[in-house]
Amino acid sequence: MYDTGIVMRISGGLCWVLTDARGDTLRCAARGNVKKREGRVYVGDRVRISCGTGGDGGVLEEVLPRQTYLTRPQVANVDQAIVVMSIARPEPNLYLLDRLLVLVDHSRLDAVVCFTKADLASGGEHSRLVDIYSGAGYRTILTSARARLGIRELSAALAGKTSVFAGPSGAGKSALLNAVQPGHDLAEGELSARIERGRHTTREVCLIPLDGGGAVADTPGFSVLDIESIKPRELAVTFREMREHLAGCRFVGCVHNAEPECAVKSAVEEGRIDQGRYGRYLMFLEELSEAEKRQYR
Ligand SMILES: Nc1nc2c(ncn2[C@@H]2O[C@H](COP(=O)(O)OP(=O)(O)OP(=O)(O)O)[C@@H](O)[C@H]2O)c(=O)[nH]1
Ligand SMILES: [Mg+2]
Ligand SMILES: [Zn+2]
Repeated sequence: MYDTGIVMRISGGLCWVLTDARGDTLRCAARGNVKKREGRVYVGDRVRISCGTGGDGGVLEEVLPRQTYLTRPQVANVDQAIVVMSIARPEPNLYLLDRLLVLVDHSRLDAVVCFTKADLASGGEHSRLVDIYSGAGYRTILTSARARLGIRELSAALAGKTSVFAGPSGAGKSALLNAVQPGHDLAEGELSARIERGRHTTREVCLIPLDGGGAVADTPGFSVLDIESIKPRELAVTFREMREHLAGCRFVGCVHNAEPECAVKSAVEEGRIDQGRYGRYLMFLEELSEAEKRQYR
């Protein structure tokens, strides 16, 4: 018989598919033409499978068209990304945070910024970070899995949607997900003592159904993120706070760098756009411009 379903986990070349009609989770091997090249099937993919009436195995016949996807972390058909960054241990990396926000927006997903480990820093540091991102127009949530702070607010943001947690190793993604949806006992890792970095405890993407409806993907942490598929001209719209100013620039095609009468630069000078965010915009712009030049060389 045939059924459809959603890929919850991929491991060792097999996919765990939560089936629609049967209602159980079936372990499936992908048929030759679907597999095996890495990346052909993502967690979150809707798939068509075939299976016998008995036994517990099936065959993944076809990956159905994707609505959305991210390649880092690899996940399909999510509505929003929860970009997770610790306030301390490890120190927040706003360069990586902004890169993630750029990529999430470019992939047409909603973004929520989630700061973790609020119990480890002062109120001053909390509000400095929260102000930057809520001021830029992102829904920003301050949490602590340990002190159970912000968990209800995060649960409300997740309810009824399919979300992916993304961020560096050690940020506390799994700990946060354990706090939001107990019962899955996702492994939480120690930090390496010397450099306070995560140890890549989570190795695979997995999708977890939420009691209140919706699902969340826990993912392995990462620190390198390729944004070079984006054209320099497309960068500014992915900075949410810049959008409202773009029509005010003197020159069509202004990239808000050296051009005169630039509305974005004026907004930075007036303090309406955060200096640090603009600085990172310029860093990404240079990187994308270099990448574009290399392409035409
Ligand atoms: N003080 C404090 N520590 C926390 C909090 N949340 C997580 N941690 C600790 O931070 C470490 C890393 O947490 P994880 O949940 O494994 O981090 P992760 O983002 O899933 O990391 P990877 O799976 O490696 O990508 C663990 O030692 C947790 O106990 C928190 O709210 N407060
Ligand atoms: Mg983890
Ligand atoms: Zn401009």
